[in-house]
Amino acid sequence: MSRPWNLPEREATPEAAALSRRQWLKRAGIIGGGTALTGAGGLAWWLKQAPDEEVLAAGGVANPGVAYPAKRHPKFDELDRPLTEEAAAARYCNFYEFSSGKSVWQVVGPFQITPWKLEVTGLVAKPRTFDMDDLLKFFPLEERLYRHRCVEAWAMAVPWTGLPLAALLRAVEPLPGAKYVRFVSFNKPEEAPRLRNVSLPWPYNEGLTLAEATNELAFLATGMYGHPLLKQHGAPVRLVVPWKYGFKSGKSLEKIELTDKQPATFWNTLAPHEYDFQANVNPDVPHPRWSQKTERMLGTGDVRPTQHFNGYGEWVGGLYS
Ligand SMILES: Nc1nc2c(c(=O)[nH]1)N[C@H]1C(S)=C(S)[C@@H](COP(=O)(O)O)O[C@H]1N2
Ligand SMILES: [Mo]
Repeated sequence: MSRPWNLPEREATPEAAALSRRQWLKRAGIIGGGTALTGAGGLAWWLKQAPDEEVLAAGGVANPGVAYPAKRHPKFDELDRPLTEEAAAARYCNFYEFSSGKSVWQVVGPFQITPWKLEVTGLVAKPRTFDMDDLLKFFPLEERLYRHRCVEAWAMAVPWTGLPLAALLRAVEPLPGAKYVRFVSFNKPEEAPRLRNVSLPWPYNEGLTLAEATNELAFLATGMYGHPLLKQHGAPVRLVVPWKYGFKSGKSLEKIELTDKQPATFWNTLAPHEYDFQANVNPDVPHPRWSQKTERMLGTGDVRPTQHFNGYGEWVGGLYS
């Protein structure tokens, strides 16, 4: 079974990209000529080669309409670090339905994000399927600056646009028996061929406790950097739970389901000893194969100490005491 996170980033680059990198280096006389070019710095440098405009255009920004840019929420209007450059985030993504490498932007062309429906169902009094347009009409959008931390130890600082998940859950009226919330991503193999790989537990799915899902920080993002989400970031709607490792934040969601039992999840099913259900960011709990003490910012390569709960203990610490 293939396990992308077992690989160093260098090897996780899609074969085609790795090959063209080699050819480029050869032409430039960098390999074969004796000059070594190794390590993550070398890869970051190579990934920069595609022009920013090409990387952003590949994500197909939808018409922003009247909803964007949204007003920034005053509680989430600053961070301890500069925002990540948009193109740096857009060229380095995890979206396993499309690729096990980071250059997801190169292969999302066939992905159709309109029309799109989001079903909210399960243990609720008023189940409801929202058309994306309705969702934007129903709930006022806001912008929030959040840190994002992948379990692979890269990080970014992002202006998300969207709505508090609690507002959506309130609208469907959870029943007393509801204890967990399950998030299910899209499942269209014609558009994302890796969904045909039957050895993986598709569709991508994740879960939170209801208390986590209704925490003020839990956010349903429809946009990023002041416009609708690019395809590679999980258009048209994705979860953002910034105190947890990035894999908890499912992309391109089709269903949100309230349940009475803890749901099985994608990575926890594949590798339970490496990816637990809770997955809170914690510098003191190493991944079985690497340390979580520090993180590396996309774009700049800055290395920073990892913060417990990714720095959001003030909001969520009480959930776990
Ligand atoms: N459906 C789906 N959602 C997903 C993933 C995925 O492969 N498929 N990857 C996760 C991981 S590991 C991370 S770190 C974030 C990455 O979001 P970004 O690529 O927009 O930065 O998305 C998460 N959501
Ligand atoms: Mo991740």
